[in-house]
Amino acid sequence: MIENILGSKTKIKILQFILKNEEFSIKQLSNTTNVDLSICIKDINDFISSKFVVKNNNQYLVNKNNEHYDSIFNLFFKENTIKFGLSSRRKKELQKMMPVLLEHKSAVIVMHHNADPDSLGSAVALSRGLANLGIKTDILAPAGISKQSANILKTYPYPILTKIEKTYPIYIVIDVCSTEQIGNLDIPKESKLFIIDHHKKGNLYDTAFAKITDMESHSTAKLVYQILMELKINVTKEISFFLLCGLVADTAFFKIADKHDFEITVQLLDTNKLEDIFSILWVPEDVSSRIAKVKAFKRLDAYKLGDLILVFSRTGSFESQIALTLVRSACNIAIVFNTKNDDIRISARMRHDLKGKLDLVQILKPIEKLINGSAGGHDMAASANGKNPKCVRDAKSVLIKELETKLKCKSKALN
Ligand SMILES: [Mn+2]
Repeated sequence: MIENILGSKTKIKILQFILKNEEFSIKQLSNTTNVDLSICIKDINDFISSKFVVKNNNQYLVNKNNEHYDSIFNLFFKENTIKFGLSSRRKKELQKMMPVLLEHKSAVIVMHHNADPDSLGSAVALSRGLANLGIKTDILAPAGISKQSANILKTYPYPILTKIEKTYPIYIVIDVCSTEQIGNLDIPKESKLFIIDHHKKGNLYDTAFAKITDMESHSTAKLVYQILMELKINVTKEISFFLLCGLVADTAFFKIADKHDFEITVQLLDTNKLEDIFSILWVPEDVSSRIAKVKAFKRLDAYKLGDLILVFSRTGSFESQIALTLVRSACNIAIVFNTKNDDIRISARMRHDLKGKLDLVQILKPIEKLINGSAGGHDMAASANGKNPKCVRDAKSVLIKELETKLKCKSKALN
């Protein structure tokens, strides 16, 4: 396919070499590509006449202003440029954000409920980065930060607001995309909303003025790193530290990391030690969450779905940790309800072997009306928040039906 566009295999080899090297001589080109010197000379002359290559004394270099440069470069390196740097769609969104930020020079960065290291790390890294451009940002945790996040702030303290008294011209919602997850914070109509997130689309998605989102990304920290790179902002030791915290935590200590996560980690480790990040993120589990787990185990309601085990439980707190513990022990799917006076929070988790077969966000969607709220998150770790805590029984039966349809089998209660 690429040969049809560019011509012979030799020409492709020559192009690959040219694109990888800043400056080169024809001799170097011939030696490295094993292409005859006379062919190299002929091709280089062709590229010079098309202005693709420019001559610089006896050295040559690719003319990056040439209109063909991008398209040829993308043919070879498309995958890398999109995954490592920001894709062109996201670059356009950033170009939409920056003039507004530079005009107002003030914004608030909003993190999600119980802000985790990815939310906090991304927020602080972005805030520090934007300060370089004279943009002042406050960070708001409308529904608190997690224990791990509190530990991170012991190393590099940063003021985190729990309430805001004024309105801001710009709201940057980070690592989250739905109103319920940010404590139903009121975003004034006249303010502009930016979203930087790697979760499934939430209810804020369509109201945003600009958004840099990537559901394929394992962390929001990766997106923030790409943004800072794009803005040519110096990634200091402190910024690297915060980004590493987010990336390490959200890849589950690299268990689900891909090659780009490792590439970024390598860059960030120039100034930080991985062992420091690991020890900061490792927070011993305290007795209150262990008690919540034991209580939730006592309230288990279990079903067999073919070869799978589905469990429901109820708790007053720690619903996502409980669901995670359940799928790590014996269950394939765990759905845990946390009901308060006029609040309901549901956390759903599944085992890795169901990846691609089931999407928990889609499973939770049908109960949105019932709970009077919305569902979001990832295919393997989803959550829903709403305002009707009295619907647990009904929600359970809808969820069982939904899972029966998707998995094409009948459920059987395990008594
Ligand atoms: Mn995240």
